[in-house]
Amino acid sequence: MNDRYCQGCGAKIQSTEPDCFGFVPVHLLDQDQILCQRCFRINHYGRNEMGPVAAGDSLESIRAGMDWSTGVCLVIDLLDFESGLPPELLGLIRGKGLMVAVNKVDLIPKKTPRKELESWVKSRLDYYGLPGVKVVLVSAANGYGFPDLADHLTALGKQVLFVGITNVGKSSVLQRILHMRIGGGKRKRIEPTISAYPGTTVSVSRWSCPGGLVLADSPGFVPKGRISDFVTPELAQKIIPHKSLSSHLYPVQSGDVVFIKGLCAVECLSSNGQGLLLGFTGSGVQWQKSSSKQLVKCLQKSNEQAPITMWEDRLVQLEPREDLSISGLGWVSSRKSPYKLRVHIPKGAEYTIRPNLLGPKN
Ligand SMILES: Nc1nc2c(ncn2[C@@H]2O[C@H](COP(=O)(O)OP(=O)(O)OP(=O)(O)O)[C@@H](O)[C@H]2O)c(=O)[nH]1
Ligand SMILES: [Mg+2]
Repeated sequence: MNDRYCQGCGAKIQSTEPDCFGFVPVHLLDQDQILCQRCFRINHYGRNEMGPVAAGDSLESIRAGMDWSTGVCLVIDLLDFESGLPPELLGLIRGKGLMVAVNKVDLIPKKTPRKELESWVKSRLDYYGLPGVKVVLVSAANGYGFPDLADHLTALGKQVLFVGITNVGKSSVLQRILHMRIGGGKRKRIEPTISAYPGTTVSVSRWSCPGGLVLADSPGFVPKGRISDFVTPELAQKIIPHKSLSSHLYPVQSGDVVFIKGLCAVECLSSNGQGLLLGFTGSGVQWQKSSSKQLVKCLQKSNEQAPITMWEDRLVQLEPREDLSISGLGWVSSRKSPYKLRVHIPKGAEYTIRPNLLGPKN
């Protein structure tokens, strides 16, 4: 018998191991379109008991998808932009017809002009070695940018693969495109599975659209150094912005510390005395301000969902209108004063200094 694959997550269907990907009880095997038990439970109960797909398996599937595809749509989460561009992933897509869909734009305050965001994204992509690539800002949550995205996908040939790191919304973007391309009536009941937890899509799954276009979902590339991957899934859900971004403004001078308990601390070593630090994260995260004397307490303040035992600190020079972006957590932006900072982060967490995403530009 031919192998069959779950339409929601792409896992190979099997009926022997209920605790493994692709399980479908024997009595449900005789359906045309098939959904594994894990996808069924994610869709109906929001439960993902099996955890994420392993990084190595995901990489193997992405490679196979690349070989199959005529072009690639790289999906990036605007709120965690730098994490979305790991060099290994960029190496895999180099040489392919490429466009970039920058997702979750709904989380950016409305007063920020979309054109300004687009030029920020283009200059960052330029910096990461992707100059001149077609960029579309989208929101799979509210449909923003999808007509433009659908138009530009056609330039990528007949077999287009959606790729990106875990949890950026690849399956959500594909699901919305399928609604547009296939339409309500003819649309198959089963759709790419979406969940708030990273590592949901297991393997490549393909969808045929009218006109001979085939669109494919792929598992997320597992990035290194993302703080939301270091903590319990419950805390990760609070860290990752879902409905809104929250901002916290602090006048910060030498000797002050702003911190998120158990996750990071930003210590001011020097400033010109009138500076402001603005922290941006998901709304489930609380920032606090204290003094350097309290630093050890701030870091060790118990956060049972963030079992961080090893810390590292780095010296950072942050100019006005620059962001210190911490992978999988958020960013701190400097206003009015250059800052010399010492940032305390979990060992292995990555960070970037960049021109500010939000607010007045230089
Ligand atoms: N606010 C907001 N949330 C989004 C958007 N797109 C996706 N999400 C949420 O992001 C989370 C991940 O979405 P998925 O589509 O499963 O992401 P993925 O990239 O396919 O994830 P993996 O399969 O794990 O690699 C879900 O909670 C989605 O609801 C968006 O445009 N805006
Ligand atoms: Mg997915």
